[in-house]
Amino acid sequence: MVDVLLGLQWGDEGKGKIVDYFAGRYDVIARFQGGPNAGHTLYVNGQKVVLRTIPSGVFHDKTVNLIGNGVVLDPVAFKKESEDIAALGVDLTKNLFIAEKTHIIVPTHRALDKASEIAKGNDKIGSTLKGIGPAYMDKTGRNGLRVGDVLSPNFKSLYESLKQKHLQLLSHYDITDLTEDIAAWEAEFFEAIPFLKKMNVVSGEYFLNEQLKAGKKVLAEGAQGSMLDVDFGTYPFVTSSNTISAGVCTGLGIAPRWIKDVIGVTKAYCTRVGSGPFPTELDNEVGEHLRSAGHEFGAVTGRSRRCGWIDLVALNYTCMLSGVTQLVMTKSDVLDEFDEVLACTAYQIDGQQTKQLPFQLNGLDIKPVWETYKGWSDKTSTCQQFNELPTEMKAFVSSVENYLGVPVKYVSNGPGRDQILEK
Ligand code: 2SA
Ligand code: MG
Repeated sequence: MVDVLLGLQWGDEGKGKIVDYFAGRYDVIARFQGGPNAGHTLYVNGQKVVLRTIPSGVFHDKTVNLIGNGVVLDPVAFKKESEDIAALGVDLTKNLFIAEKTHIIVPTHRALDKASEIAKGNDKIGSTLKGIGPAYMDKTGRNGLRVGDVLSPNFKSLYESLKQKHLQLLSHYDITDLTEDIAAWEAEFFEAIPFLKKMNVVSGEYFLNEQLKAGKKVLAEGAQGSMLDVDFGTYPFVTSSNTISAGVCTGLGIAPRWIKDVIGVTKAYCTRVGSGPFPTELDNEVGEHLRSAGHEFGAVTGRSRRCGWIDLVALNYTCMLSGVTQLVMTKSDVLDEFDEVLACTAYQIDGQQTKQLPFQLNGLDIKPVWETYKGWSDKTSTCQQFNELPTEMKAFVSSVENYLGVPVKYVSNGPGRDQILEK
C-alpha cells in the first residue's frame, strides 16, 4: 500500500522533517512531483540538510528512494545535492532510483523562467527561477526530454534541437541578453550529465508496482503545498504540478486503489513565499513576530516568507481535495510566545460570509472571520508527551480537528528529529 504525505498550505509546512520521522516505517519513499524548487529541511545528527529533488528517506539504511516520473529533475542541482549527501556518508547508488520518464530541466528552461518573470513585472509569480514552469510546459507541450533520453546516444542532438526552440522563444522577450547565463549553466549541465548516467535509472512504474505486489510499504512525499496545485491552488500564483493526492497516481504510475492513508501537514499558523493571495496574511508586527519566532525564510532562495494565522477555510478545502485521513501540526511551539492565537473560520467577501474558496482569490477584498484562542505562554518545545502540552494549546488543536473533521495525530514542537508528540 501507499501512504501519501503532503503539505496542505502554500509549502514549507515542515514536510521534510515529518517524512524523515516516518521514513523508518516504509520500504520506499517516492517523490511524485515538483523539482529543485522544493526545500525539505531535516536535521541529521544535529546537522541541517536541505533536500530538493532527492526524497527525504535517504538517511535511513533500510529505505529505498524513488524520484518518480512526475518530478522535473535538473541534473546540475541533482549533482550538487547528491555530493552534499555523499559527504554525509550516504551511498546514493545503493538507495536511490530514478524513473526514466522523469523530465529534465535544461539551462534554457531556467532562462525562460527568468525571462517570463521579468516580462510579468509586478504580476510575477514569485517563481524560484529553477525552470520548473518551462520544464512542465515542455512536458505537456510534448517537447520535453526525459532521463531515459539522457542515456540515448543521440542525446546531444535532442538537446540541441530543444535548445534552438527555446532560443527562438527567448528572442521574443524584450529583456537583457541571457546568453552568458545560458553558456555558464550549459557548462555545468554537461558536467552533470555523466553523473546522472551513473545513477540507477529504472522504469519507475514497474519498479514501484513490483514493490507493492511484494507487500512493500511506500510513502509518497509531496513537495510545495496543496494551495500551489496547478488546478486547485491560487491560480495563476501556483507551481506547475499537481501537489494534491491525485498527483500521486500520475506522478508514480500506480493505481488509486493502492492509496491508504493521506497524511496532511499544516503549520499551526500559515506562511507563503512568492506572490499571490494570502487571506490571513498579517502585514504588521504580529506577522513580523511569527516570521522571527518561526525563522520563516525560504529554504532554497532565502526569501523572507509572508506570515499569518492558520486559515481553516483553505485547510478544509485542501483536506477535501486530497481525502486527508490524519493531520500533523508543525511548528506549534512558535505560538508559545503569543498572548492570543487566531484562526480564520470563514471569509467575509462583499459583506457575505462563506466557508468555501471563491473561483479566484486575487483582486477580492477578503476579510477573515477570526476565532480567538487564549495563548499558553509556556515553553512547549521541551514537552515529551502530548498530554504535557498546556490546556490552551490542546484546546486550539482540538478546535482545528473539529473544524476540519480530521484527527490531528501528531504535533511537532521543534525542529529536532525527536521533537514530535503523538496524540
Ligand atoms: P515555481 O518555482 O515556479 O514552482 O514557483 C511557483 C510558486 O510556487 C512557490 N513555491 C514554493 N513555495 C514554498 N516553498 C517552496 N520551496 C522552497 C522552500 C522555496 C524557497 O522550501 O522554502 O526557498 O524560496 C516553493 N517552491 C515553489 C513559489 O514561491 C511560487 O509562488
Ligand atoms: Mg520548503
